[in-house]
Amino acid sequence: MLDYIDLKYKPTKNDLICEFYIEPNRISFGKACRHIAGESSIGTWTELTTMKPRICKTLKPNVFFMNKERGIARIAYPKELFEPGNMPEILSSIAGNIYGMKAIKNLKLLDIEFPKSIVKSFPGPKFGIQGIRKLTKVYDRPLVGTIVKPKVGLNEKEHAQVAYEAWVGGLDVVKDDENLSSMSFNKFEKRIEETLKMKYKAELETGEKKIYMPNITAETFEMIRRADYVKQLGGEYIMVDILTVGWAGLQTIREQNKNQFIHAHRAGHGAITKNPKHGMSMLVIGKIARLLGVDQLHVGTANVGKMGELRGSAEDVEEEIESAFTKQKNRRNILGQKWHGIKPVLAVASGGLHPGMIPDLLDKMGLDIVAQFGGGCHGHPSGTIAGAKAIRQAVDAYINNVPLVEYAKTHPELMEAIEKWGMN
Ligand code: CAP
Ligand code: MG
Repeated sequence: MLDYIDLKYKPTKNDLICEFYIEPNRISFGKACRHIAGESSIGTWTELTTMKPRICKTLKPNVFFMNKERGIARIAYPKELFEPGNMPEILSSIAGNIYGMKAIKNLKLLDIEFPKSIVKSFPGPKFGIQGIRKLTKVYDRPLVGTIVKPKVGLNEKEHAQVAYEAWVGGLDVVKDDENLSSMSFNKFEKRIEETLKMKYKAELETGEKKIYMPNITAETFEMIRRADYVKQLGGEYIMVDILTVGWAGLQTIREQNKNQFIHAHRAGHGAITKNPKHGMSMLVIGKIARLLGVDQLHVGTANVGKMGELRGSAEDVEEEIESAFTKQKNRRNILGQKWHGIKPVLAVASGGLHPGMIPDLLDKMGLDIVAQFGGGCHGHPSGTIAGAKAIRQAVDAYINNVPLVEYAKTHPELMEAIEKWGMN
């Protein structure tokens, strides 16, 4: 009888390792681990007459670590179980049927350590952090940006005007919201045309590089058409809602990519990541997004802003996507990863941020982030230009080690923002 548990097994550099949180459903922990290892690889619910010794010998995974009290198990899968370069297939194995089995009450995929051959089968970001820094020529502070608000509703010209005001107020980046694509009241092509026109105007007036990140999220062929259109008009960036378009869609966008930076929005991740006992961690999503080749990724705000987050998640994901390698951290359920030259991705902090939060945010997340302020810019009592100024002023104060309230005494826009929203 095939046994998947071998606590003496030492993983090799050819294994893909998964760390799972497992709650068995009225069976022992060991039995639940066997079910998971089998169903995610070569097994099924019964012994098979078609099974060959060679298959067991070369493809059987090993559960090599179990901690029943914490509900943690680690499984090493031989790399031959996976098709290089095919993320949907990899996930159909290690994050597929196993979630639905009766044998399991709850199951969370906490981390994956990819072997070199699989890491190298994906492109990674085309530009990454260094490329973004080079494009913007901003090296010594976080990039600051906004999401045009309301999320949807403005027409093309109104959208472009809001973007222009944000740029001339001092922000580097303007992006579309995750649910804005091509609407009856705001058509994609016209919006891109109007907004890029305003971007060039703002660049001329300010002498600073400005970024526009148009949301191309749609059916895959349509996304390619939209990316091409942005490119034709000189746009350097595209934005994709990576979870709703799906991993294959993202892979195609990266493959087809004609020298455009990819900004990855993670709308919908909460359906997968929010439950601490079930689903998949944001760390796993971050690793996959880095392999597939986004240049920037929403990771959360380290609980500074409006979105609920598991403690430490944003910081862990930021470290993972921005480092050349990460080390195993058992208590935090992190396996570690060597990135083998895959470029680092810039972390994006967004959601409920306003200027008063900047010191806390930057203390927690450092300077290698894009900090984005939607309501925290356009909700400023004196409007978007003042909102953008207040954000830049707060960053300047932080960089120069001046307390915000002190700086605000000589910077009325920041003062007004603090009066409206406070300091946290
Ligand atoms: C932020 C935002 C972003 C969220 C996504 C929004 O606007 O545009 O989509 O930040 O969250 O629609 O909420 P505000 P996350 O600044 O007005 O909150 O980065 O956690 O995926
Ligand atoms: Mg949004």
